[in-house]
Amino acid sequence: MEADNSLKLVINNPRLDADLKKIALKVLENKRISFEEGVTLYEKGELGYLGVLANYIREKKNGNYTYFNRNFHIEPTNLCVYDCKFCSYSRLIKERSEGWEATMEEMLATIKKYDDEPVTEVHIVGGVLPQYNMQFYMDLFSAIKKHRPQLHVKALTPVEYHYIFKKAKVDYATGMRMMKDAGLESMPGGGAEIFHPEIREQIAKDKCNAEQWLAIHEEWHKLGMHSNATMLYGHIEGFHHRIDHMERLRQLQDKTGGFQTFIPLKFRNKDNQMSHIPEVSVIEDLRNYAIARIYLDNFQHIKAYWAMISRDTAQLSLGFGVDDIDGTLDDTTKIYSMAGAEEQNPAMTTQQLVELIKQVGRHPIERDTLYNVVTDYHDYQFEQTAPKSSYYSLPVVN
Ligand code: V47
Ligand code: SF4
Repeated sequence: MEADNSLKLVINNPRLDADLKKIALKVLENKRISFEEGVTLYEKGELGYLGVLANYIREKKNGNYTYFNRNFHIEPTNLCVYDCKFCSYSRLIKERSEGWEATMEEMLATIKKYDDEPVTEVHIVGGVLPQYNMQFYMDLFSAIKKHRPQLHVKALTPVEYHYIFKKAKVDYATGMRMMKDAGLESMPGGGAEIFHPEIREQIAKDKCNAEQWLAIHEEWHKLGMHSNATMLYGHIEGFHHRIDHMERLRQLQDKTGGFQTFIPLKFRNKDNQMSHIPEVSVIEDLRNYAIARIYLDNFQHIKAYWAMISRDTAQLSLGFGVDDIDGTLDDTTKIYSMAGAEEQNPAMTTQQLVELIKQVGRHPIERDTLYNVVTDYHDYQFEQTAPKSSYYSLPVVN
């Protein structure tokens, strides 16, 4: 109701630019905005205006719910055959002596460390090296599922899949089917960067291109499976490149409906080949979340990855379209601390995550990877013994 009133106040503001008024009316009428209108939002939309529109859509889609999960990361290696200019994992930046290359046994030992923890997901992603081939990953996924069948395996991106399928001479459809049979359950959103070739050629030229990235997700969705999508923003791209990126995702989502969450990833500039490029401001981060929420009308969730943008910005983002702040993480990811994120050893307890969400008046929900509710923390007091987890789905809000 409040979000409705705020939107109507914006629309009735006599000083509002005519193009922005047209877009706000479309949002009120639940109509899709065009490519040009997306660019207009970046060019003309100030933070307060964008926040009202994005929050209206957020509350229509997800009410006050704010999701997180209990997960941990495995990063098999921080070395990579590719040379993405923004990446602090790239082989040109990193001396081999600083690198790690985990064995199957080491990764399984990491999985076993969590045997007594109530985690629901392992997120596996890292650099690309030849020894991590198709058979290696199939063996890894099946060993994880054999050891802990309830642990959801969310692993690798089209960057790895394109590379290992090519080496194994299998097509995408066959490859994804084999991964599913081995135990893969979801695909994270990485490797998307910026799809437009004008930018991709400059920052990530050797790895899979936009069409290949999208084709692998499409094959995965055709199997009835889900995945996420990201966008690396705030470097050399223009606003129209960001909208082009979201437009391609919106089109695939219309076709398959397989994406769950869109995750804008802010470019961090420490120790990579693009360190000379200044990072964008928090204001630009919030504007970008809001525009993603407005443009991607067929994505149910927008996620802010707190480990990368700081806890304060994650809290603020909840007023700008975001309804998910990822997981507890438990100090298991290095990719952002190496690239300059505020969190050097990212870990938050469930209590800290819940409090962070409640402090800004939102309703914390622990979810599993597929957005089933694990625990509703709205009325929970942390002095009590842990609440009983009970899986169920929330009703659709609108
Ligand atoms: O694709 C690399 C990005 C991504 C930098 O699906 C950088 O739930 C900023 O995709 N500055 C991998 N970003 C991480 C990823 C992800 C993270 C959290 C949740 C999910 C999910 C997916 O990290 C890469 C790349 O775009 N990245 N270097 C950097 N300097
Ligand atoms: Fe390798 Fe991924 Fe880094 Fe590119 S972004 S260099 S593919 S780890």
